[in-house]
Amino acid sequence: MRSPFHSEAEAFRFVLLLIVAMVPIALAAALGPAWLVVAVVLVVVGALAIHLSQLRMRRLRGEEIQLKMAPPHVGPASERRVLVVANETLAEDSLVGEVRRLASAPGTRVLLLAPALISASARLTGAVDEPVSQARARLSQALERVANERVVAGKVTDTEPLAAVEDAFATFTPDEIVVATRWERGAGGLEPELAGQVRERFAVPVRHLVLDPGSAAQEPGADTEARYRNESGSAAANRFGLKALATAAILAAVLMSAIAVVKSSEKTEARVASQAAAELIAGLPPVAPAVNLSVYAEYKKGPEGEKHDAFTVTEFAVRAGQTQQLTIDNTDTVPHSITSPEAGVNIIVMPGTHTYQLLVKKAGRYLWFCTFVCDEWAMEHPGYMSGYINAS
Ligand SMILES: [Cu+2]
Repeated sequence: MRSPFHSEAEAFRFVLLLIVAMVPIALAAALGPAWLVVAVVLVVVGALAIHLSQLRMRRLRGEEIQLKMAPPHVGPASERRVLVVANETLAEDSLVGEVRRLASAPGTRVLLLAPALISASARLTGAVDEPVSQARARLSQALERVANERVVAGKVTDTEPLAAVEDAFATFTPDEIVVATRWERGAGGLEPELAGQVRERFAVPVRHLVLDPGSAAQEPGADTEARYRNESGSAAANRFGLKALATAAILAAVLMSAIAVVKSSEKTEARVASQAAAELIAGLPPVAPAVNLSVYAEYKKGPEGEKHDAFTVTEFAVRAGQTQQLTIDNTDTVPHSITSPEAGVNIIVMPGTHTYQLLVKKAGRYLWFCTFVCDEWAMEHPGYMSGYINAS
């Protein structure tokens, strides 16, 4: 797998960018119509694609290749400064012997740098005290055994090994670096690949010393160094692959939820629309969401020319099984009613303005009348104190 990123940090930044980019998509999905979601997705994907291709171009043009650090020699011209990077190998006789040998050369100064062996998870949780004190103990023992305080100094650090070497360049400016590791990358311990990384980064001679317990120090050949580089490269690729997978999973989940939100809102709209369409096809009469009416005494002239008590609305269109709200202002001093035994309706309309629920279970045309003795003629004539409930 060849990633367009030239470092893990860059890949991680891209993952963060992806997550941030999901925010407008999620917002659009939650609040906006479907076309807005599509537009936002297109813009975000386009921006990410441009960003990725720029990274790739930079890599192709070789712009990302860092210049090696080559600090000028510090101190007297005759002085030689050697940085020895070691930790779990500090107790080896062969390492102590090597440091003694280096220190015995005239005009040489040695700095023993012991980066604490902090796992990625420990670095995350901040559990660095134990590895640091372990490194300190190993270093002070080694310094005691070397017994050359004038020439050999020691330093413990909790920064990552490569960064620690870079820091040492600022303070110690070595002319030469020795990286001491085991043969194989272990669970704890400096990685053998570190020597190759230091060699790549800094323009000073770098020696890789491999110190296995009880055996003499050895320098791995080019083949072995290449193998270390491959192994660490594939480890980095695996880490990147895992991150990419996790990111893809997050993206997929967010996208699916966005799509679900859009789909469900579309479904609701479609359901409302299809219901209206079905009613139209079935030829059902329209139903008002609420009906306002009044009751007046001596309101409406009968055929004989006399005024009779009446409801201002006497025909009610309702949907079977759905409650219809009636707000009735009874201006009379006595109650009236909307009563239909067939429809199962009996609404007592009290004086004053009140809201009532009219519910008919089965479709049909039902006669209703007022059961309170008022205007006897009006009680028997639809359009006055009587009328129809049309349930569809
Ligand atoms: Cu009445």
